[in-house]
Amino acid sequence: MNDFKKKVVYQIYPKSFKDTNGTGTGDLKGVIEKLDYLQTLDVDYIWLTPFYVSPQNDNGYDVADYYNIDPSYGTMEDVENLIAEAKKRNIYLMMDMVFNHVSTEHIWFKKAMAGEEKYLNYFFFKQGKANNQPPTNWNSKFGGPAWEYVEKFDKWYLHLFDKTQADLNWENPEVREEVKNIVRFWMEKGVKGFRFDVINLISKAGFEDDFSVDGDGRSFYTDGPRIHEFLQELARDSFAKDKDIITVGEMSSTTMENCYKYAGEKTGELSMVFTFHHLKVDFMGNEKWVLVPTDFMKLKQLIFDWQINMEKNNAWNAVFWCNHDQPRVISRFGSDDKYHKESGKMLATLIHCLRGTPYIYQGEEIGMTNPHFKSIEQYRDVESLNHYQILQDKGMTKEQALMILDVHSRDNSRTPMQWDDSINAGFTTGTPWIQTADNYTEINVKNSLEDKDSIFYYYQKLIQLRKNYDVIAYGDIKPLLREDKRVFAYERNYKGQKLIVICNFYPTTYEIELPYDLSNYKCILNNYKNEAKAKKIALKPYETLVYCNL
Ligand code: TEU
Repeated sequence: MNDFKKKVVYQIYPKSFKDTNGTGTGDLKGVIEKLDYLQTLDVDYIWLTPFYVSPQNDNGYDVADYYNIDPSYGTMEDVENLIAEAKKRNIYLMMDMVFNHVSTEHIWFKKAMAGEEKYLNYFFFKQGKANNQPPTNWNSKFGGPAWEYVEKFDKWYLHLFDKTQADLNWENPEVREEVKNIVRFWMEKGVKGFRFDVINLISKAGFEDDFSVDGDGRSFYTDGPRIHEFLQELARDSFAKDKDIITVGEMSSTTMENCYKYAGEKTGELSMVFTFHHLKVDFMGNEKWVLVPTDFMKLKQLIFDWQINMEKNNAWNAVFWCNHDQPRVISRFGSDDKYHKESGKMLATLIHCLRGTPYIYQGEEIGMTNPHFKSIEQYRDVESLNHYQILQDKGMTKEQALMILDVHSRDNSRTPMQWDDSINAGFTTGTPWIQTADNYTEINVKNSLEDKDSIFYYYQKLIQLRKNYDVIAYGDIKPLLREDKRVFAYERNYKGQKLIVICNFYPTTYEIELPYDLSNYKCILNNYKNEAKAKKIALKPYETLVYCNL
């Protein structure tokens, strides 16, 4: 069995990683070019977001052909080279599998639109209500109704995301076979990991109006009635045949009880799950397009609840702050400016010492920040552009809508990777598809590699610690100072090894009292020069300390 508890995954958004041919969008050759850099960090897997043929309405999450590479990213030969070159460096490729929906340019959808019965059954085409109303009141995650009308059939098709992303009908066994074929095709290429996009949305419970609190339909398709059956079947007939493969399911608004099964050691569904509850602590309930302060106590409670219960139920988490859908964590929960380094290191410690497999999103390891765009013309993301309009329709001014995008837009994490201080941060010689953050002259890989005290080397150290200290990979989790309103602290224990992790989440000095004297422990990592040796300690702004007894 693959020991994924000791492994670290690095996420690459190829469109923004490295462009080698001046088109302004990143490509697979660019990823190959930077493998040495990733080896320096010592990551085990690279997860690449989709680079299949796609019209790119949702940057590749609208797949038109799962068996071919979008020419803007390169060729199949490039993928094969990438797999081979990565392997030489002990790095394995994790592919992103988008199976809740396909692009409306996919041949299956085109055949459905041509009226072929077989393919009509690959999707959900439903009769509308009276007065040309959609079949249900569900909303698309990107705004507007989740149904699109097709006049020639006088029916509507379901799209939980953009209208060019039609939901697949997993009730149809033929769809399930298609999906397995795709996974097996990539397994044969030597892919050793799969990330399954919004996989807990594939089983729909029925098609009725949603009158629950959220009222957007999610209660009908989240963790639906056949979800475990579908996942077990997929595992059995594809990736479970290769014990070296790791899998992660992206779980939208899921529950813990379901995750015990999705990522349970014995249930044979997936290796681990991404959940997002801890990243809604600056939302209002499920509403993201608002400006509210971060609820730190809620963050603590959510992380601890999930950690403790997943452990109790022998299930495994993916642990992370960042991905291509989230703003940059340093801008979100840390400090963009004065305490850039300190907060970047503190946030990294908090995640990497938890129980779970850590995911690093490109640029996180050098402390990349939100770009703070000033005008709507700088945004590219379909979700942001839709909501810019929706917010104004609700009565906000353009300026107010922009302020919300500045904080929550997915484009915050999609700006080009900052390699050096040359034009466009060394990302492209052409015009980048999305603007580079202005701070690239300071925050970039070149500077990070030259500065021994950089956030980069701190991430490298955290990865080394995971490999050297079993307690980080296998230990249990016990919250410390649970009621404290400023500090996130916990213990991990494994076969007599004890790890103590302390994180000051705020930019002010703050005194804490621990249940034991730190002079009995060895400090193995910190973000200030000194190390505390007492029971009562004064933490500096964003200070983090990691101790071990061995
Ligand atoms: O995201 C799923 C998802 O629901 C969110 O993270 C989404 O971005 C958020 O709700 C918007 O507020 C996955 C992919 O990661 C994302 O990039 C895709 O757009 C989406 O699925 C559709 O495939």
